[in-house]
Amino acid sequence: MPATVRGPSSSKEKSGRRRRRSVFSGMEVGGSLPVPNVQQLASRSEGVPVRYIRPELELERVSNGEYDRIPLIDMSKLNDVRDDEAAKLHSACKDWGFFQVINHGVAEEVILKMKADIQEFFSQPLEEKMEYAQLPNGIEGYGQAFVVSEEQKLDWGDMLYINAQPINRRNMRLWPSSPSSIRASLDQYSIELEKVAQSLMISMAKNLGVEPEKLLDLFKEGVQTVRMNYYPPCEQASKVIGIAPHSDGSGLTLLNQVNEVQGLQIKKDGKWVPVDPIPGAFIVNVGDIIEIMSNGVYKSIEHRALVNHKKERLSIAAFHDPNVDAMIEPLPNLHTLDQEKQAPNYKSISHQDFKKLGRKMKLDGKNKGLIQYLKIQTEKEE
Ligand SMILES: O=C(O)CCC(=O)C(=O)O
Repeated sequence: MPATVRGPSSSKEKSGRRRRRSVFSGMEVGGSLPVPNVQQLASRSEGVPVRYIRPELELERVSNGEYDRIPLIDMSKLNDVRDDEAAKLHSACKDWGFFQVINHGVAEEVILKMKADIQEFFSQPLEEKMEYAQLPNGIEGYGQAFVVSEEQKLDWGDMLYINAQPINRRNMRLWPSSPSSIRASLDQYSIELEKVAQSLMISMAKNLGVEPEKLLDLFKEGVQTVRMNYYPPCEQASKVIGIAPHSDGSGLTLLNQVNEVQGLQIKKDGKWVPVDPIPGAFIVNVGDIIEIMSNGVYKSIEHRALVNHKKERLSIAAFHDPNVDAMIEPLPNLHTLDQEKQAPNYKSISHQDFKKLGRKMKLDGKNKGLIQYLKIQTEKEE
């Protein structure tokens, strides 16, 4: 349903003399309960409130990372038949659900500008950032996400979340105008990352034995949202979590670890594997939607972000989803790849319902989430 939002978008407009009414269309998916600003909490020396402390963290197994490295894909080799890079991509999507990409074609200055602007955005005083605070019932803007109850444990992080594509879904009221170049940086970043996502989808479709056009059509006029995460340092870093374990409800996510402070971990064979940032690379992960569309051949993987004792950490996640009218369901000719059953492994759901259901759940790992609800249980599993 189209929504109408009013409010300031630049310092001139903030004075109340001129107010812009912006109309955007798209999926209204509900908001998150308001919780304290973590950056402000961290700046006070009052200790970490109990709502952020997670005793279970001490019990979890973490790999030392020596033998578990997520695959690295060189995108410039994906179309070269003499190379086995496409096969490497296929096994990365099947066996890991996570990989890093280099030679992705995004100019270094686009990435550096985006990083510099988002660092500057978060370094502004709270009142400045609150100009872009989430509106009641919406997740877009500055704040926190996935808080659905007063009892729930909280994440040690703040975020700025915006709709980036298609352009008519942008709510410029919630796109920061300070620093002055951030809108242009975000715009450029969004366009470039969409190209990378599409190019990966072409290779993924070929690997799955699907005509690339079939997958690309679903992502034409696709929805892209960008979540910029700020995790302040925490004196009890080993007891809190920056973002709770979850799998992404997206098609494909491209993540940029902005200031190269390590924090991302993925679940592999029952233990948490740290992902070391490679300068200039993007970390890519298969989201729940691609898992469903691939009929479970590709896997979305549970991941989480930890925080640092001394240093702030920033990351930018760009989520690439199908268009608002798409159905989320296994691609028809993929059932035939599943030789045993030749049947879809997931129920069909409209994209809009998928998002609405997803936002009602707190982040709580993968298996208890939406994807499990949509999975068709086979007799063997029951
Ligand atoms: O900060 C990170 O490394 C992970 C962020 C993430 O998983 C997300 O924004 O969904």
